[in-house]
Amino acid sequence: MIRTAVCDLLGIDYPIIQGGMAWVATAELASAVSNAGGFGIIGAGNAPGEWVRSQIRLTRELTDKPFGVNVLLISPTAQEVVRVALEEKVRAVTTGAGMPGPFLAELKERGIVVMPVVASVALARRLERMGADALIAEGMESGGHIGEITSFPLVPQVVDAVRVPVIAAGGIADGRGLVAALALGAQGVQMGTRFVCSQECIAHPEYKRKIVEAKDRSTVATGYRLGHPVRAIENRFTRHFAELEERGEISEQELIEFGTGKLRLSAIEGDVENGSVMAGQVSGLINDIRPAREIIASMVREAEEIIAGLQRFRC
Ligand code: TUI
Repeated sequence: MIRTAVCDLLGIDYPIIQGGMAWVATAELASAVSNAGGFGIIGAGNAPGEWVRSQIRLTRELTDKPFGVNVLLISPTAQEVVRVALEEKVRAVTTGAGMPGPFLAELKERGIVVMPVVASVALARRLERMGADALIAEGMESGGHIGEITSFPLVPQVVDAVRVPVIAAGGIADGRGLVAALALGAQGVQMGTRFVCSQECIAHPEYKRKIVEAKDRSTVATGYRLGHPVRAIENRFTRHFAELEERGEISEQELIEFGTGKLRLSAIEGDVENGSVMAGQVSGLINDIRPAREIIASMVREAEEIIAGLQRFRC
């Protein structure tokens, strides 16, 4: 039985959390993950608060299990999304791509579990002081907006720096990753790319195909010049973006405009050459599209077998 403090904190069976990905982490995916004993999350992205409210209500029709909302802190709608999360009393809020600031206390006061994503020890320490209930330590193997440290060194350093439970993210897609995360001191894992390749995820089939066909070196990070690098599968879009970024003639504003709308273009429209196919380095490990329930069940089974096998190293 793989139960940790994170299971009690969130009211779930397995310490497996689904990343709150913009555009593709909708009620369909969140409810499937929660129904399978993990923790599903609706990704607000840049969506208006009322869209998030309708997704929360739809999720409640599809599951009676707890679930959460991810607030993208660089979004102009972040504040209204927090208000909706408060009004709808979701179990937990995860935050990404910035400092949750005053949102943290406001959510906590109303009994909502707050789990910010961090990419450094300094930020982890600050957010624990501000009252975070758990921290998601995300390595730069992840897809989308990334920090600078990989999961293997990041997770144990965050674990050593804080007392709240740490959830490992970045580079995890199977039972081996779950066991490794637990060995590093994490009390759970968050997975994004693996759940994009679930049957329930609404991402365009072409987007899923790109991940399934990806190999170990298929992703690249671009956008360092803008201060927020993004990892995605290399394609015409990333090559064009990298070229513009290197040339330096283009202004930062023009570069931002070039990137705008590109996640939607690939994830919803299915244009996986001109759009941004955000995905983690773990894409090379993902070879199929399965129901969320199977992904979670096989991961837990595999982790239990690995832990049993490791007993031969007992002193
Ligand atoms: O947020 C993510 N991943 C994302 S957000 C996203 S949407 C997007 N689209 C286009 C361009 C940029 C973003 C796609 N993927 N992960 C959580 C995460 N948060 N990773 C790293 C961080 C982070 C980084 C710096 C959190 C806080 C932070 O603090 C810096 C500061 O002090 O503001």
